[in-house]
Amino acid sequence: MKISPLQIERLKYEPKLPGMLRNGISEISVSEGEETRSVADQEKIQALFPNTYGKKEIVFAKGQNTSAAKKQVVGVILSGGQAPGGHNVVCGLYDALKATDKENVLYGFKNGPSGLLDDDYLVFDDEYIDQFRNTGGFDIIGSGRTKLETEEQFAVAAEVCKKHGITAIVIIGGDDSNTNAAVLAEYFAAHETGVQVIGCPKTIDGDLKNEDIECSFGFDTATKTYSELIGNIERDANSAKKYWHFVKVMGRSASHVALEAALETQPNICLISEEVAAKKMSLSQIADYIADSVAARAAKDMNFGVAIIPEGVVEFVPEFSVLISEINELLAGSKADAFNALATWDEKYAFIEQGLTKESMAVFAILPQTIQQQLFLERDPHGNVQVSLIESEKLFSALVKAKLDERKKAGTYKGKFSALHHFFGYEGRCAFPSNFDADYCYSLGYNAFMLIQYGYTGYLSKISNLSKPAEEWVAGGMPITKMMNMERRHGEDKPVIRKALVELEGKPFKYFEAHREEWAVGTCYLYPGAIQYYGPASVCDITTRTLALEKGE
Ligand code: FBP
Repeated sequence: MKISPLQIERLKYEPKLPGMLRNGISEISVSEGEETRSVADQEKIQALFPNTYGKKEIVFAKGQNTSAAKKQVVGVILSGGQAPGGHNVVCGLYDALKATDKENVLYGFKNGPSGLLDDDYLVFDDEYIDQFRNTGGFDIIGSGRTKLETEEQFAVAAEVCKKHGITAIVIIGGDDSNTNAAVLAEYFAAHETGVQVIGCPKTIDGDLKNEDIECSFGFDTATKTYSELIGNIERDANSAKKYWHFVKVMGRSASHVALEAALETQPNICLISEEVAAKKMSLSQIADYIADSVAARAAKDMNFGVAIIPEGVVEFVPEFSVLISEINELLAGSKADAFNALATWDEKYAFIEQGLTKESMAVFAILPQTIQQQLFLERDPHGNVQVSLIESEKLFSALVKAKLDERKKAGTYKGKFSALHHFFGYEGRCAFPSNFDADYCYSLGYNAFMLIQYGYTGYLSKISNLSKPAEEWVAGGMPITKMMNMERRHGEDKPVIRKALVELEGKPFKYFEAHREEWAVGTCYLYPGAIQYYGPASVCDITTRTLALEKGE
């Protein structure tokens, strides 16, 4: 198979481990810290996790390896959306496992958690794994979004593990997948299966982080990829001086990706969903906010600009959320058939008008027709509107245009406004991992094996001190139950890892807030350029601005 010159070079790259893991397997010792408690709802979480709750934080160090000799047969699963570096987690895990004992075995369950339930797997060997070192994607074994959450599934998983003599499962996933890893660990412990479960923090969305997990892997590469593209668009905008670019960036719910891209590129506008919710902003207020920047720039003869829109923003607009729940209600059960049987959009519109409250109808009425229709076309398996599919970049540019037309009529605006639209998501999820993600992921996998070897279960592989050079990174593990609280999900109270939204009091947002007025009116664009893999560390090994600001750097 022909591969690209960059891939040839990347296959040879040697990822950097934390200093404490560098002296070889025989010199990795463990030290236990304090017992842990969940971030909230301690009694309830403890009651739900009697076998895995309250365990100690652990840190590895250079020293005599005292782990018990035992043949390890480990299964690994990639879960959810792709994130750059996933292959290196598997490579790090494999290398630590084989360095410990050549007889150890690594199974890869295919296409996500369903691979474990269907007993669909491959067994890794050097030849196979070596093709994937330092590459993007999850194609090494595939990924999927099946959730491992029911007792029946756990029982099947236990059977499959027993059949292959599996001693541990590593789940590489986001907050939901790691929540399920904790539940699986508890089940395996309660049923004395002897199978350990370790999680690894993955998601480009960056919303799996807390006081222990400094960032999820993939965020670094994905945001650098989007920032490169946004920087290029900014330069084009500043060259042609005739378009406003509306760029939607991924991040199903939290706006970490949008915020990081804004810090990297200094666009004219960046919406932050968490702020929209906190200020209870309406669609009209948001449109006015963007239109003010367009008008101010037009007054200086700059009829161009760049606005970043986070993927999940509409769900954070209070009036829009109400509209969505009314539409879900309006089409619940057989009512959807009655609606779909209507032949024309006019008839459908009349049906909608009758079913929505006056307030929601007022919101619905200002939406462009394509968006109105999207709200009725795309349903998830539960019959709900799939808000993530709404083209919010087009929605906001249309609303801004309407505002500018009004201002034109009133004689308060004389500029031109021509909008172009982009959606950056899939473009970044499988990029070659940056050096940071290549190193971080390899370390997470290597470290996950050390947790297994030392007998831990229900832990998340933890690498910290990440804003420093890899030599100074700290490797260890944290009980997943420590990150949990109870939340209402599908009408039930469930133990879950708390999702990290953008903190409006946090340093990254504060920096953005302090500069955005200047960026809105001026042309302060930054052009980060492509990710660099070879060259000075000051260019190749830099972390995200978010991480640097959070660490006070
Ligand atoms: P994870 O949370 O599973 O890492 O996925 C994140 C994400 O990339 C979101 O940014 C995006 O909204 C979603 O996945 C898209 O999902 P899909 O790949 O199923 O289209």
